[in-house]
Amino acid sequence: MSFSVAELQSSYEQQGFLSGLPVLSEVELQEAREAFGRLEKEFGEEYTQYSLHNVHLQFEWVMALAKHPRVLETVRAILGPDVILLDSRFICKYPALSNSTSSRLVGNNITTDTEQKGAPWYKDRNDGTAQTGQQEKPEQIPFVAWHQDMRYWGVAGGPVLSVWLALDDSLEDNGALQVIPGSHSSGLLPHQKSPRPGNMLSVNQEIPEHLVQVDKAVLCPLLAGQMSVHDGLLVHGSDPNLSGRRRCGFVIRFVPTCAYPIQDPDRPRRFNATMLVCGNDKFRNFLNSSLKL
Ligand SMILES: O=C(O)CCC(=O)C(=O)O
Repeated sequence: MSFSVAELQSSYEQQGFLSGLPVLSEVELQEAREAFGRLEKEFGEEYTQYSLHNVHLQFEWVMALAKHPRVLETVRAILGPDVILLDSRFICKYPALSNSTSSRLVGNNITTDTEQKGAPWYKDRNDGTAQTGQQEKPEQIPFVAWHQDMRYWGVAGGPVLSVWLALDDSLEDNGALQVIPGSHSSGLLPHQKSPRPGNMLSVNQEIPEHLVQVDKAVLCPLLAGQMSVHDGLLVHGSDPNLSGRRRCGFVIRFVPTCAYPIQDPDRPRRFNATMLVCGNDKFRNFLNSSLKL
């Protein structure tokens, strides 16, 4: 079923997100997955899990995903004709239970009594020391705590829109994105340091649970090659990947050219990979945004 631009705009305005939008052809998807696989081989899964940040500047195939005509068509419909790519990142949750014969789940933790191999989260995130071979040591499984992107993006003057483009099927069992529809209308909510181990977010932030309408949460299941988009104020997060399958997504942030970076010590984000991807930039608020590829 296809929707008119007006229907997409109206749904995004009311709900703060859209999901299940087709982007990549079979061939494009296969090429992107193969290219990502080469990065996994080169850098290792611990790195590709969350550290492929702004590599659209480095790899043509990543740039091609970021400015895919179907991505930009939707982004333009929501943000208007003049759009800057603000930032990009691969977020990849690897199967938590790849050696599941020797592991068991205890709540949100995994307890293991043999050496774990190939599970990149099997590290102490504080000191980077591998915890392999330790008996009965509970470890965390990566998840993404409830948060709003704007809480850590120092941007004003316009909305931030995030695209989540699936390179793998992203479903309930492998920790698909979840959103609280309409929560973008509540303004910026307080965040705290997450007390739960395993939060993938760089500053370990989360919205306290009593402020999140968890009973209203909606899953955004995607088939590989599809995308969801969400507003920077929408409350969202995702559960651990408890399946045997990888869940890899490419997240691309866009702003209209009228947006500008602000100096907020509470939101100390630097934007050094920006790029004009649609229209013209008469504002020149971002460092590289006059670059046009
Ligand atoms: O990949 C995830 O599970 C979370 C992604 C996210 O927080 C975002 O796209 O802003």
